[in-house]
Amino acid sequence: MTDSEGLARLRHIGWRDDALPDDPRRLARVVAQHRAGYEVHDGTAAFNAQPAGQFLKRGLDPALRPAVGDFVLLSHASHPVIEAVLSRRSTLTRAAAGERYERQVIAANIDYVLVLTGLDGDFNPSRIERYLTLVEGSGARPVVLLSKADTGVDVEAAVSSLRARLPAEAEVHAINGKDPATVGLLAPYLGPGMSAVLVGSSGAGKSTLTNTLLGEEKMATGAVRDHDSRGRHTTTHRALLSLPTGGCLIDTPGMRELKLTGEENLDLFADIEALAAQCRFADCGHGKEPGCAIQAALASGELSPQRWRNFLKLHEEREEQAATMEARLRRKAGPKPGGKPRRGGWSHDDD
Ligand SMILES: Nc1nc2c(ncn2[C@@H]2O[C@H](COP(=O)(O)OP(=O)(O)OP(=O)(O)O)[C@@H](O)[C@H]2O)c(=O)[nH]1
Ligand SMILES: [Mg+2]
Ligand SMILES: [Zn+2]
Repeated sequence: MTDSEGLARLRHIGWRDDALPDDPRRLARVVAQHRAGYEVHDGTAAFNAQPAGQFLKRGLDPALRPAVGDFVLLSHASHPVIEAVLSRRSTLTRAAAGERYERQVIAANIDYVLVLTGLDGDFNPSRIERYLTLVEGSGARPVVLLSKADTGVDVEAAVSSLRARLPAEAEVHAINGKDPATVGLLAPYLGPGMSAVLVGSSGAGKSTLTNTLLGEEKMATGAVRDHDSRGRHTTTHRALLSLPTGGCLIDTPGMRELKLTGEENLDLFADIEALAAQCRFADCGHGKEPGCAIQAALASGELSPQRWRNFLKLHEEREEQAATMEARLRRKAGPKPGGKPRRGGWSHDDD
């Protein structure tokens, strides 16, 4: 195969360099991850591949293992093995659920993170802020999508309450995930060479929107519970799909827990940090101290109490996670404690 044929083929899986890697090993993209291994696509066909031994080593940071969206190099063997992961242009991570501190990659090499929230009982501006905080530092841009705009809810009120909380440049769209017109609206994020990942709670409509963008009912969808709009975790694995618009989209399982990793910078709340810098006392606790700029902003309505509470929560969580992460790094660097190291599962995926 010539280079240009190879490149044309790879465009389908979102490869956009003008050149192929020098390596003779075969290039492919991870399109799914299962307990038994990975599914990769080389632009022509999808097939299974196993990770090389180096990725299964105990104690390896899970964020260094192949993840959905990664471009990987495969051995030529009849049973393909992922031997190397090419460097990522962006990585969306969260801390894995559970006690042990671990970074978990949600998607790699994405341009946009489509944060999907239903305009039903799922609507929650604080959770959207949490998602946007996770997207910060990923290298990808967030786009907030509010689904179920067709269900008779007060779309205007929801959109304006959200806009009041988010920075002016935040992109927010109310959509009907079932309407083919949504394809045109989202086309700017899903053109050739673009990759996007859809994230949001179970039942928000990620797979419904994925099917509309695909133009076929490929992903299973499931109705939400009437009383609280919660979904039933219909999607159980992340899947990268090529869209007719030329881009790639990753559908994901609904997330129950969105733990920060400790690496976030909370840019979303830069205005609050700026206010705090104006308090009379450098160590102001923003309680009853005189000259507290935060209390003044809360009193004048300039700062919403919900947003302030959410900031405090995220800030505290980030500090805790950063301390846990540091302690873990120190333990790793220091002498090994007695006992066996704990086994690191490499495919704990969805929740
Ligand atoms: N009316 C309306 N219904 C929607 C819309 N988007 C999704 N739904 C419905 O919401 C329910 C949940 O949709 P799914 O696409 O399965 O949700 P999901 O986000 O993929 O959920 P998980 O796979 O469980 O994470 C289904 O009954 C959809 O038909 C929308 O924009 N309008
Ligand atoms: Mg789904
Ligand atoms: Zn203060």
